[in-house]
Amino acid sequence: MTDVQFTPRVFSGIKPSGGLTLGNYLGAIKRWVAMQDEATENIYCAVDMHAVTVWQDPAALRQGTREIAAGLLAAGIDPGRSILFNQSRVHQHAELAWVFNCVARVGWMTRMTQFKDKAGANSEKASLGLYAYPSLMAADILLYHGTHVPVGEDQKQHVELTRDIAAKFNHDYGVDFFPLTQPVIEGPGTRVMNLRDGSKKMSKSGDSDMERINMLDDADTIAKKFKKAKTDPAPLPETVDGLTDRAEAKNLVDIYAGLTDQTAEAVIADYAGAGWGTFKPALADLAVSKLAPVSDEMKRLLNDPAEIDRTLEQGADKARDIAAPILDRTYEIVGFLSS
Ligand code: AQP
Repeated sequence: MTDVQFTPRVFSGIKPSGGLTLGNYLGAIKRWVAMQDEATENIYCAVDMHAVTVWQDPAALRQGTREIAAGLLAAGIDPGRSILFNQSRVHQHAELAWVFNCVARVGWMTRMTQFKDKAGANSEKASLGLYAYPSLMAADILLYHGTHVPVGEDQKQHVELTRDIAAKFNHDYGVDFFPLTQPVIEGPGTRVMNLRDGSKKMSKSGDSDMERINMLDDADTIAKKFKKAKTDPAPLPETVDGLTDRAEAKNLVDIYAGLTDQTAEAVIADYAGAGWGTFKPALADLAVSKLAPVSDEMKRLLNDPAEIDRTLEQGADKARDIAAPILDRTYEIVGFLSS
């Protein structure tokens, strides 16, 4: 462990590789908004350089980046209290990532389960960027000496890798320069699953739109997606233990819990014995009531893209002010000569 005390600083990001989903909202955004009330500096980022690890249409990438910014602002991220920007506007991310590419070991990257999931059987054809992406993620966090990273369950392994990179850098150069970052994975909804297959997580870029709830879906679409969500024939059980081995049923209960900030136990206490004909419409109504105010505000903000771009640029200026001295010091530690 490093013995240096670092100021608590939160960093997290979302990839503009498609529209925001309910998974992003429950697993990340809701927590980010709440963290603004805690005694931390908060830095939130649309990680567009991660998005291009798989092919992105340039116009869709620009739109997706603005949509993330609009989603975060609409959900309650306040640019007066948090720094909000897009990653590619702060060139220090890529530069620190190169240093970390030289610190991280190939074996560490090979163990990353998300690479295996995303590259699938065709890993030889995956981009080098997709393989190295956890090293860029470590740079995103450590460029700000981020101490806490609120993420969904799926990103835990990458935050652990960030700690490994920080520890190896500190050890190799005999410094206490980078903090050992903590993942913050709390509350219900940290792993929202695909509505058609409860063994896979809900993703922005899954094959079918019916697998996910998009933040910009209208009320009818949300109701239709929950109605068609895969379940089993049994009613909801009397206790949460009865959800074991019922991945799809458990997912819908967890989503309900995430949307109401309750535990799954509390949801089951209210719906024990209920059939899907009762539970699914209740869940759809709940989702619409929680998401509609956010999506309405998102649509309003997206009508003025120039204003979103200005907000992101102001955030990038503030981000650079923190990042530049940390990268400069890293270069000095590594031994890069400067004039
Ligand atoms: N299904 C999910 N449940 C809970 N949390 C989730 N997050 C994403 N999906 C879920 C959390 O949202 C934050 C941003 O993640 P991301 O969108 O940048 O990256 P990802 O996890 O790779 O997202 P996708 O949707 O799977 O992207 P695609 O399909 O484009 O590859 C993170 O904190 C993540 O944990």
